[in-house]
Amino acid sequence: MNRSNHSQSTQPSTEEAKVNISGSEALIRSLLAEGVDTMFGYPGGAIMPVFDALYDHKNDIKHILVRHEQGAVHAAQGYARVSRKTGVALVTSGPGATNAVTGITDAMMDSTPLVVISGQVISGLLGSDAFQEADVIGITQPITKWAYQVRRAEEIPWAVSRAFYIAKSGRPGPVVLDITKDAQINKLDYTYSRTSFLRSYIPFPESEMENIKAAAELINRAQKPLALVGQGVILGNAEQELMTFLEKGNIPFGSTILGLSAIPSDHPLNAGMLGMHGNIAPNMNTNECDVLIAIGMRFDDRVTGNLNTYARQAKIIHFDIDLAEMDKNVKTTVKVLGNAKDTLPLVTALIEERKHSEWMEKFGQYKKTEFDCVIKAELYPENGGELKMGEVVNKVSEATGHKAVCVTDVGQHQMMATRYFKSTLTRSMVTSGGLGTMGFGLPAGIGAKYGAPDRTVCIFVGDGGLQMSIQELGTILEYNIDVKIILLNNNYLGMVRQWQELFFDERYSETHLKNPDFVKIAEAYGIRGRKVTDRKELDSAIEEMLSHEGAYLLEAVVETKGMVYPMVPAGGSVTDILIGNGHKL
Ligand SMILES: Cc1ncc(C[n+]2csc(CCOP(=O)(O)OP(=O)(O)O)c2C)c(N)n1
Repeated sequence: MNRSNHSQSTQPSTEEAKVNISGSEALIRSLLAEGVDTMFGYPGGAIMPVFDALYDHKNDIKHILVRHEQGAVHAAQGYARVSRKTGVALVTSGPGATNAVTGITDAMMDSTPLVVISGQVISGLLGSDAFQEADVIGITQPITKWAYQVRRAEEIPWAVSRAFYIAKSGRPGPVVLDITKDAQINKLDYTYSRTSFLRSYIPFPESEMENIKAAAELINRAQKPLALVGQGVILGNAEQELMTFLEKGNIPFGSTILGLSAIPSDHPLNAGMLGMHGNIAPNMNTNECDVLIAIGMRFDDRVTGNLNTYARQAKIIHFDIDLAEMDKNVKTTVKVLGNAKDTLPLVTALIEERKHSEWMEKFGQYKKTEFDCVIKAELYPENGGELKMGEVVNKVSEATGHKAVCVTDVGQHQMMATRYFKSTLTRSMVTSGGLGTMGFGLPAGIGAKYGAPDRTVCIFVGDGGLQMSIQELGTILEYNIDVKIILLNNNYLGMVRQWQELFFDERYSETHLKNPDFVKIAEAYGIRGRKVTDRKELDSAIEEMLSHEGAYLLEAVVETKGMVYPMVPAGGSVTDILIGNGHKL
């Protein structure tokens, strides 16, 4: 993935008087100077001096001891995604750091600001295959915005200050600081300066007025405009600017999976989700519109399908903060570089107030088709039978007044949750979009609760994914974390089973799961649990879950062979939509 370069210069913005302290103490003070009050981690030999320093700062920084380093990073991601802050994870060398790699990659793919700090063997042993030595910089360089090994205590404040600046500025992402044990122990004269500038790193590029005007002109000439809203809007805190823009131009929009919740689900211009399991209207109309306006999204293959048939008829405007995304997958007519928060108002000022009634009708028609062919049977099944994932998601969403944070794992339940969990507030959908990491949901939900303690956090997870990070129930037990876990149990690796049914002649190779008693497992961790198989019990179970103070596991036993529709098969066109039983739209 291309990201901009960074240089060495740091301009001081805040100063403290010099004090002579250990590298570990300096690390903690530097984190405090960056406003860190919560972090997630797991100790070990090479990071022990830092944990020892943390012991003296228990009242300043909350450290959450997770049960696996992958969980620490996913929790830091969940925290960052809902709180607008940078997530912090602290792990030991060797296996501690390698366990963190999946989470770091996930954060890179999903542009999540993180600082991951790993311990490293003492600098004199580097390169000797010392106990628990791993080439953490070599491993993480391709999956971070910046990975730096700190070998001298004096470098710690400088490195931390750069790390936070790089993680959060421009297009956010993860940074790794790998700190040798001697750098943690040795003394330095500590002062701290926050970084606000790095030579040759331009995180906030300025848009050219020429392009702003060109974009506005195209929009003013459009009869059938369609906007594609990505996470860039949320990361740039540009939700209000987007709303004003869309409303003035009367522009319908679809959201990428990570763009969900930027604008309330029930907004009249909201046509739903784009992509493989997205809604019919925005997918079909991608190939009908005359001007396609992509805002903070990266034309991921799950959104575009076959690029050769993607929006060929449309003029394309791309708003993005990252030049590397421009023309990467889709050739654009006009590029508007910059933070959507700055660029959207400039374009809004130049566009005319419009009404696109006829065009809007096309969205309504597709919406009705989707309701009749797919949604009705999924949310309101009439002929009894087993519970359906969609109806459980829909009922939980309704019971929370569509105000909860929805966190998902990966699989069919993820697609059902992103399709049917509605939101009225921004930063309400936390899901692994780019990497599709099973095991993400439970720890990310824990982090989300710390990031948004006043909001209800609902974690949707499958029976496969729950068992990829089930040990984090121990973290919930330890800290009494009030998360609502909704296990949609189909006793299958459902999404893979769906592909086997559709594309591998129903040869169900290694996808059936013989599962444990999940409610008993939850109880063993001190978590109230209830299993529901009968539709008649669903409402009362949801009510019990939401009124219970503390963590709750609701296991909904859903149909074993449920399918997620609509579906654009991988590599197909956005208009090649399956709506059930192999039928095309
Ligand atoms: C770490 C990881 N391994 C494998 C996969 C491939 N994969 C995607 S979805 C899925 C099945 C998930 O099953 P489950 O958690 O039970 O959820 P369901 O699809 O049944 O809702 C698998 C194996 C993945 N995404 N992540």
